[in-house]
Amino acid sequence: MRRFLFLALFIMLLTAIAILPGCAGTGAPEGAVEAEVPHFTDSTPLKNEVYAAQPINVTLNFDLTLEAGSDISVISEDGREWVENILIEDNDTALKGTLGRDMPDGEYSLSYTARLVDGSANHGGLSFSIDSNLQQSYQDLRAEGEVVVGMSNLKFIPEKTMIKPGTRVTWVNNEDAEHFINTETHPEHTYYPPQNSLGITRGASFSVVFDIPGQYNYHCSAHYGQGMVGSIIVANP
Ligand SMILES: [Cu+2]
Repeated sequence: MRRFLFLALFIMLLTAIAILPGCAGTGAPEGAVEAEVPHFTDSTPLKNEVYAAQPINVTLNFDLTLEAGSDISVISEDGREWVENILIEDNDTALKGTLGRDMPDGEYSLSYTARLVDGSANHGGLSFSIDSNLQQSYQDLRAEGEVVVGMSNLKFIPEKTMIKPGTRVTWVNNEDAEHFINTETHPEHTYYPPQNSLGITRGASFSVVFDIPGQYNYHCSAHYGQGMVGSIIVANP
């Protein structure tokens, strides 16, 4: 009987060790959006995020194929609609709405209907804000015709850069760790796909010309967990 008790206690202890780590949260990166509707994974803009300049589009990622008839709306505080075009990209899993120019500071209400290949129509929404005062934390390089962003110590230098439309930005890797340039969000990389690079080894570089005014958040997908993130604002001088 005592041997049985010891065995039972031992099994309970093992079970507790196996279960406990699972209770310590999901480990999702800060700012990640919890799934709100079936098959929704994440978005740009992020839920409740405050942007220093307007996004060029809203991009909603799903883990199932989208169908025609999906829709997005973005309304400003004065009731204006800002979505101009609906696109479906990234192997038909990203629902994108291009945004009009010159969105004013303030809060925006985003709502959407995602029609999925399983026949479901899923409604969701989120809020985001634009506060141009945040542009003070960006290095203003709008006088430059070309801009170089270095990569060293798992950082982009400068991390936040403001450029004028038509500027070529070149990222140069100055260390042994291989880096990537990836548009948000992680891991879908769907916001501005031209800003997705292959692996960049020491001494190698990657360039993008930015034409459309707005904010372009990006990261290195290999070191996202270590906070290797950057942001570019394209704005007229
Ligand atoms: Cu990296």
